[in-house]
Amino acid sequence: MGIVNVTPDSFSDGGLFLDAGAAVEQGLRLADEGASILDVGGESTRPGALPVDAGEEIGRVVPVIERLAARGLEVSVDTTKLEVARAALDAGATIVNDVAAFRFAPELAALVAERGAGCCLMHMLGEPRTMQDDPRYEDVVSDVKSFLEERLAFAVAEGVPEERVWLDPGIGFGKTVEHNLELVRRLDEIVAIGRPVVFGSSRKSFLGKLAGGRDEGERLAGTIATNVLALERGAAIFRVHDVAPVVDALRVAAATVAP
Ligand code: HH2
Repeated sequence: MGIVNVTPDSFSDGGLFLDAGAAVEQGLRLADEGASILDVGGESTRPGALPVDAGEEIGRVVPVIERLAARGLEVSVDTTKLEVARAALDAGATIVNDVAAFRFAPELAALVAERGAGCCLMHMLGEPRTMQDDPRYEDVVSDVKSFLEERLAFAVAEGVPEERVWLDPGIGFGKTVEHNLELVRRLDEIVAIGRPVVFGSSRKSFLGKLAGGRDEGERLAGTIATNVLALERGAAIFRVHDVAPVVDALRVAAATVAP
């Protein structure tokens, strides 16, 4: 899954692809590099990010989704809002990637069900504005697992077939460095829920901290290391900014994982 952020303020590439033409070019480049899904987002969820109005978000993502979908590419929309998801599905997206797992807009579940779309339900502690203020868990992996099981049950109760749901532990969303490490170490426990697991560590701050203080653009090695470990522990979808090198690494790693 290649990341296309049509935002002025995303943590690692904010402002680079705010123009629809530049975002479409980036999406085509990532598809060419081996991404099988393009995840188009119009609102940053970095710690402290302020929410964007639905109309503004639609104006950012819809022209990009239309053009990528018209090329026959599979597109997911990274949103927590009902109106944005609806407009994105109308424009040709087929997956709703909701970092709030239908908590902010419960009606999203019925929309996904009605449209026969897929969805990714991610764990986040609270909301982006405050999620990094002293996050605490009883046991991070068990807590995230229970949350995802509950959200999966909610989606299914709202009519989304289980086969259309992916789950994501939400690396960096209300987590300390140690919480992120524990989730990577014990990712198999999340995989054991039985749905495909999406893993999103790309360029995140814990990788910079662990490598002795690396900026966003210098976290590719950490991104590769964690994605390879996630693959070995059963993750199925890898959400990244740098598709070409990660695809290479995952191909090599996959060849060594017992079938
Ligand atoms: N991470 C981000 C955004 N959306 N979706 C899923 N399913 N999993 C993730 O880990 C995830 C996500 C944050 O990364 P990015 O899109 O690069 O940054 P920003 O939110 O600042 O646009």
